[in-house]
Amino acid sequence: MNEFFPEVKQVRYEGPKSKNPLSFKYYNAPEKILGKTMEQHLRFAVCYWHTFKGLGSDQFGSSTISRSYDQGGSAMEIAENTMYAAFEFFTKIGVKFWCFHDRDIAPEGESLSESNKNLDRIVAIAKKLQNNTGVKTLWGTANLFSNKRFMAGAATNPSPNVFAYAAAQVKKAMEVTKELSGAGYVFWGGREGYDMLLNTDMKRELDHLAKFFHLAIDYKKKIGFKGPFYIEPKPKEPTKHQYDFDAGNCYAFLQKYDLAEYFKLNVEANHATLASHSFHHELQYSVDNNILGSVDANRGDLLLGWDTDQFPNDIYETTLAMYIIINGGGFTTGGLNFDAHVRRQSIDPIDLFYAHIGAMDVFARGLRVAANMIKDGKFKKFVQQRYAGWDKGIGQKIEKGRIDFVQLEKYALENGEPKLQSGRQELLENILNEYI
Ligand code: XUL
Ligand code: CO
Repeated sequence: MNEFFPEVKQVRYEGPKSKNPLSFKYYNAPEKILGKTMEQHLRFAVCYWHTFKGLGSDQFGSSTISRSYDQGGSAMEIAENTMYAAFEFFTKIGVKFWCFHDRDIAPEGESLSESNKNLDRIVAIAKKLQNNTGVKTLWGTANLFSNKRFMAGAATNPSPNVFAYAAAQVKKAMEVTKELSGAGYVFWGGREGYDMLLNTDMKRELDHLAKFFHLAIDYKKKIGFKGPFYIEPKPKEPTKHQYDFDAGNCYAFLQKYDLAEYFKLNVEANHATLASHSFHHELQYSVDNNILGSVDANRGDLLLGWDTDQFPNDIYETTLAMYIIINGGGFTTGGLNFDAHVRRQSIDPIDLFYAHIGAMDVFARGLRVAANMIKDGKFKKFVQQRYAGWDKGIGQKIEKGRIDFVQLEKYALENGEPKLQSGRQELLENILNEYI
């Protein structure tokens, strides 16, 4: 069989002293931390669209990258080769999960039924490769944004015919995700949003989106797909205003339309910062509301300000992310999917390895540091002390609903000016630095 990445045999853990750029310095899959292996905590996934189909094109220029599996042959032959290349990559890098869109793995045909047939052929290969390698599907999804039919959205399109087409595509994508024993299914909004309100009935579009999700839930039950649905918040790009703006916006939508029990979120770092939130804000909000499902682990560039989808490389970010994820109970069906692509000038196959090694190592370091923070409990203790007033006296009465405004006024009049306490931000930043 063809080898698509002959320059790499197997990436292994060699420890922090190793100078081998094709080794892990911090990610030691079987090592136990806080009772689970690093592999179980981190549940890394490779994304198909960027890693194998992203060839460096941007708004200003076409592809810069050519891959051996992408040369010659029919679209289906390329799709088959790409699937073999992908599993070779997963195995060599030692990642146990992958994520895909329907149209990443198989080309769109002349008709919907031809597209479905293409998908079935490639999914059969993927299933065989999953069985051979033990690599699993973290989640599948449908691409409802690239084809021009979706230019005005899919489930929120002004035309019910496009809604129907999108439904057919999601139906099939759910079936193939189930066929591949996918742990979850993602809905990223794609072009569900608007560019101007003068041509948009926002309320009606959101009602339709909810209708779409309810139909998807009915179908999930019908075929017995057990994994959760995830919505992936994003505030803008490609539309000026995406409907799934951020975690808070999504949660309000899910509650309004009685969808909350079926959905969790797939929180993406770069989408958080586009919404002017930190990645860890979105994670904490999701944990607090029991809607953290999975994570698209990447980063943006604050100076560029668009969805640059870069590989994570910031130890502070990964430390805070892992601190929140582990304190929130850790992943069950979800994981860390590298929704990231190498830069346009990183044209060699080996750059894909460097990118994933760096990203896995920086999350592994984040996990190690977060585990130490959790073991010591310094931050937790600080927060407990800061809120200790709520565990007794007046605070307890308020929390338990045993006091009204009249009694609170009496208390304030009697007790005078509240005593102030420092938030100690600088000290806490120093302590965080010590851990890192
Ligand atoms: C787009 C994005 C998508 C989703 C899957 O910004 O993040 O790749 O993750 O559709
Ligand atoms: Co994403």
